[in-house]
Amino acid sequence: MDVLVNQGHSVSTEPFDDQKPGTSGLRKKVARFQEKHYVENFIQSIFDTLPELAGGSLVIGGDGRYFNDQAIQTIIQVVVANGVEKLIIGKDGLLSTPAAAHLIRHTNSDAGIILSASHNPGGPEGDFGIKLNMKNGGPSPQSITDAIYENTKSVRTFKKIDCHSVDLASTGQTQVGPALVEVIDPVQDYADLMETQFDFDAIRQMPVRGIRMVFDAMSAVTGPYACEIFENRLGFPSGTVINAQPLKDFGGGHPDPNPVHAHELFDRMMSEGSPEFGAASDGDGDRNLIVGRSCPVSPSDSLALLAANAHLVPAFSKGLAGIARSMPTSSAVDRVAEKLGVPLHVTPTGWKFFGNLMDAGLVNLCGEESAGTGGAHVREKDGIWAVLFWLNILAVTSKSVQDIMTDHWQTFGRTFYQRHDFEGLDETRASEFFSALEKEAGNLVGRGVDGLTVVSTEVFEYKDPTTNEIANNQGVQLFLDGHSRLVFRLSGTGTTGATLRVYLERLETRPEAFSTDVADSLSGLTKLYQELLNLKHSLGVTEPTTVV
Ligand code: G16
Repeated sequence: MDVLVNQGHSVSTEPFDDQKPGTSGLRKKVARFQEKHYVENFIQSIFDTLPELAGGSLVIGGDGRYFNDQAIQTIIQVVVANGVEKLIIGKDGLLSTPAAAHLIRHTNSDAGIILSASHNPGGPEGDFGIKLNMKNGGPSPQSITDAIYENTKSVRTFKKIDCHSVDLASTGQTQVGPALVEVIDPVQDYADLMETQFDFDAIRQMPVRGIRMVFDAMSAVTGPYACEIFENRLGFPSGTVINAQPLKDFGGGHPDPNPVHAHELFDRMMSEGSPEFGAASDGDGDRNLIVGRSCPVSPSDSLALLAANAHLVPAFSKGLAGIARSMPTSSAVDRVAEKLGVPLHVTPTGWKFFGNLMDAGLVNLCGEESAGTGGAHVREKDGIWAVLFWLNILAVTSKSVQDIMTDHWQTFGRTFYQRHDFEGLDETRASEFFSALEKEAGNLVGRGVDGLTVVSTEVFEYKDPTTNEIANNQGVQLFLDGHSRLVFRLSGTGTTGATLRVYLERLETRPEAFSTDVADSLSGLTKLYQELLNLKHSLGVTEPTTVV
């Protein structure tokens, strides 16, 4: 059946002044996206910037949050009017970010539009987001998001067709005028891809040996993927996946897999008789949290551990080509790369910076402190992939998470790491504070407290080795004596006020100190940044709102 009512026509509109994509796409409050023509303007700007998308095929899906379904219907109308001939959409409008990234490559599509505000809360009062991914499956690079933003400032018309709602509740094909819309099962292709990456036979022995795991889908998109992979294909018992049903408001929770927001999982893993292995993913399925029995693993440590053990999994049967981490991510992985003789790249925060490196074959393992890990199988970070990577290592080594981490630290030392977030800051004040910090960071050399002294400073600038594009002002680093570091940057993913992130790391090489409490181990660095920044005076705050 063809649901078309009217062929394409132009609609007059007025530009919005706030459609600048941040670290990962355009993120705003739902209410902003619900304003008349807000979605249409942004989508039209994508087509004005990339007219070559006309005549091609597009993948569309999202994390199922509130407004996902309405936004998809609007997007169908605008992209068909702009000449897209094929749309591949996940059933019920669902696609995890890594599954969408895979689907773009797998179906040889030209691009993808992913609807998600990732780990940000959902619901009518929550956040929404739109990301554009490119033909390689990965996030659009800065040069393209900048051009789209420029277009949004002057867009005066958008194209649209009129049509009845496309049925997204069942798989199948619908004709929308000249375009074919195919609604597909969002899980199968992705689950099949995972089977090519890891030793599923070895992992299947874990439940047989009585090893239990719990996976918290946080009422977000990974529930159906996790049930299919962990329970149906790997044989972990039903109920292994908790909060498995994707909900529009994530059950009122904050789908960020960290010890603060995944506390249900965390409490379970810290209690007596807990399963041996725990994990979680976020709103759109690209982040991961790994926690062993009474043994949380920081994302930076997880990256280092995976790098050191990559030779154990089929995905890396040809070895590690190179590793990339974002600048604020701890240097734990650097020591692994050095020992293995594998090149290491340090990029700004944002997965979009890894895509070119992977396309050029320079790296095939990437990770970020913000709970993102991924390989070259897709061009996004991938939560379930990281969990399977861990399971594969545990299955073939028969070690516990605690033992494998302790062995790792014995070899490489332990890098204590924390991130202190100061959220809800006044935007103007935060941006003035940060500009001043960038200008004056050099003056901090020589300052210190309790034997910790600033040795050098840097305002991080990145030159993409494949395009020579420069990204400057990507955060301020203070290097301290004794392999310690403080990093400061403003978040690019929030929707309310500004967030200052302070990253702390310290290398510990004395085995007897490996079990020190993380906060205690970093107390000197905490005192140092509080003294250096004088946040009470500059921003009117003293304590971080979140520590992860
Ligand atoms: C996004 C990006 C990540 C980045 C994270 C935090 O993740 O894809 O690369 O590390 O935001 O960014 P910020 O520190 O600027 O808030 P996600 O999972 O939100 O898409």
